[in-house]
Amino acid sequence: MKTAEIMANLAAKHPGENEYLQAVQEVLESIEEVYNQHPEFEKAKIVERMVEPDRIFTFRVTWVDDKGEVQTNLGYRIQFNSAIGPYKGGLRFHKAVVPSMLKFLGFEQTFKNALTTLPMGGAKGGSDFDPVGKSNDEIMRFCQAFMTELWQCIGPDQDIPAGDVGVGGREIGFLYGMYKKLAREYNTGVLTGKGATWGGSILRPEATGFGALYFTQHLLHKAGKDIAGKRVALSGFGNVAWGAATKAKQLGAKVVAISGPDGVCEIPDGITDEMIAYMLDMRASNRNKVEDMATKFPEKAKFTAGKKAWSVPCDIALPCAFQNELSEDDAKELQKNGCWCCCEVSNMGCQPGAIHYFQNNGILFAPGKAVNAGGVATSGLEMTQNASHISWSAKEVDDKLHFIMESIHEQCVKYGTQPDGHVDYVKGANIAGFMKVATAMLEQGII
Ligand code: 2IT
Repeated sequence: MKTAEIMANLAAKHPGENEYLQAVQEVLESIEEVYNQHPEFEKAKIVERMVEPDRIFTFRVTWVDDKGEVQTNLGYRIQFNSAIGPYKGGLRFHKAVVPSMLKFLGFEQTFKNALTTLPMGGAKGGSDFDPVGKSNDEIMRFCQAFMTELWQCIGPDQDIPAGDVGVGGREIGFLYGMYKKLAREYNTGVLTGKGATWGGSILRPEATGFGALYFTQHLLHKAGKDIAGKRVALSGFGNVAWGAATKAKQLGAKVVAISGPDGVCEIPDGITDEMIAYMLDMRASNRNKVEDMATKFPEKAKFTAGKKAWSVPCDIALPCAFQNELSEDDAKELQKNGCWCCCEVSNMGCQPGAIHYFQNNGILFAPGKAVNAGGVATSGLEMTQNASHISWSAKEVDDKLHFIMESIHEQCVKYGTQPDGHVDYVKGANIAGFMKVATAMLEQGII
């Protein structure tokens, strides 16, 4: 495979789209050796086709804010790859959303979805709409305006969006309400992450965080360790961090840090159930300030402005916020402070320098597309429940999520075990996901 040539080509076609190029580069580096053992992939130009999205929809979203002022945002849906199933992936509402970000997320989603064992292709979408400081009514009006364009691109058998950063159960509710009105179609399977009373799967809100902790447990057991009693530092305080904190505590770990764009809250005695519940209020407030935790629980949490979660001594680091949130310097600081394991829960949360540092310094590391796949996997389970007009119990969903995370871990071990016996989880996840998508593309001909 001519990695340099493919990358140069991609950079010329997508100038300045650094996050997208970073995500592709990481996968190509991992799969090069395997790819070269399959001349049929080269002949069908699998990689050249796989790195480009199938199609991109871009649209204007105009809405009126609480002051009566007209606001215009950009909306996108990127349908990346449908080799193994209908397009599937979240919607991100964040002020920094640009096509590069959604292309990287759609590309990652394709491989992640392949790892889940379920038949789902890859997609991503969203808007540069900034939810920070917005009222509930403004969120609703924006979601409705967004859906007046998006509805034509999606469908329960074509493309099934869900949440991501800035999009949770509330937003999915507003989006579904408008979809129904426009499409006159009452199939709840068009979106996942819905409310529990109208087609949502039990445990979907928790699933990304729960799945991440199940994966972390498997990784630790393989290394002869256990999570009980360990100190966990996690970044963010949104839906994913909330699920991760809940399960980490249930498994006997001590969550000693959460963070936000404003700084870090250190929690020396470990997070309590009350504090975990308060994370939900913090998200719903749209203030985007982790300091609120220390204001509410001054005896338990100490806020430091401008610092990251990675400055707090811990055993296990769980990035749960945003891409590239953990740099090589952060990786060094973590190790200096006693950290020996990092499971990436956010999509591409670690910069390449941080990943290389972890891997070269004996720190256990697993990438987001394996660790966080429990979220989209449970979306897949929600689709199955919707299609068969039933809802499963919490136990049934949790058992399936457990099975899926175990299977993802096994795939990483199968494809990532190195000659010296250690597991390269980055290689393992990328090769396992690639082989599945590439084989499907090959079997479906040149399209
Ligand atoms: O990054 C992700 O996997 C998600 N935001 C969840 C996507 C989904 O379709 O549930």
